[in-house]
Amino acid sequence: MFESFWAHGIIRRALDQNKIATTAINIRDYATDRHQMTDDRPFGGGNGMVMKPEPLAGAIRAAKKNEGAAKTVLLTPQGRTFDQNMARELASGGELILVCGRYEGVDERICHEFIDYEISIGDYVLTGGELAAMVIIEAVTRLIPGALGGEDSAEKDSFSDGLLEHAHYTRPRKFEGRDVPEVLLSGHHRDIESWRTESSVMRTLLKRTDLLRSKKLSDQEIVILKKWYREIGSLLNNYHKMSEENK
Ligand code: 4GX
Repeated sequence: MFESFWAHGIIRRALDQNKIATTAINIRDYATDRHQMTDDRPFGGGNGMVMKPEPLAGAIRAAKKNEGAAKTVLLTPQGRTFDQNMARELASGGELILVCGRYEGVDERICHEFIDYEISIGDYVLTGGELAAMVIIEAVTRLIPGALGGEDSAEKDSFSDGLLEHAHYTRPRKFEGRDVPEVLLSGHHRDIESWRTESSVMRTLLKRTDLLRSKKLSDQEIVILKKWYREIGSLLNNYHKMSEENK
């Protein structure tokens, strides 16, 4: 899974340019019995299997031997939910050992002795932690200076200012009867900038009100919201008047 992940796109470029370094460790290589078992039945009975502690301990110790200062992260639905702020923190931090579990989970004694943090990528159930680890590696890598190449647009992206991205358009100017907003063709950079800010604010209001609620609004954002508030207010006022007249 990891070999194909780091063979493409920004991860590959970041690796080629030594912006990041990655290693995948197979827990099975640290199995201690002759069948190379990494899972076992749960004490106390029940369905499903549990990851045996010895292979995990061996694998984590081997990783720590190479990266002494690394923090160990377990991917699990029980962890703190990953978001862009966490990605920023991890991007400015040091080495990470991302522990990918399978089955029902890992032996609790591993969590206590070998894990610094627990992270979840969201409230849904995966088959293993590998995809979750890849999500974290990708989100963190693209925040490392120079990793995106050229323009480094990471900080202009969604969430960089707590808002969603503005709408985007490219050629053709007319597509299936729909035009590109006139202002984007005008060449007036200040007008384009304010159109984009308004697009960001209103998209966030309509699609992710939760983000707007937890954000400290700027003066410019308040001006935009008030403008639409007045617009909607006068729409409702007209509607009200019309229904009065029709009584
Ligand atoms: N965000 N899974 C981990 C096995 C497991 C369970 C408990 C340790 C403790 C997931 C997620 C996720 C499924 C990965 C269960 N390992 N990981 N796996 N959501 O669903 O990170």
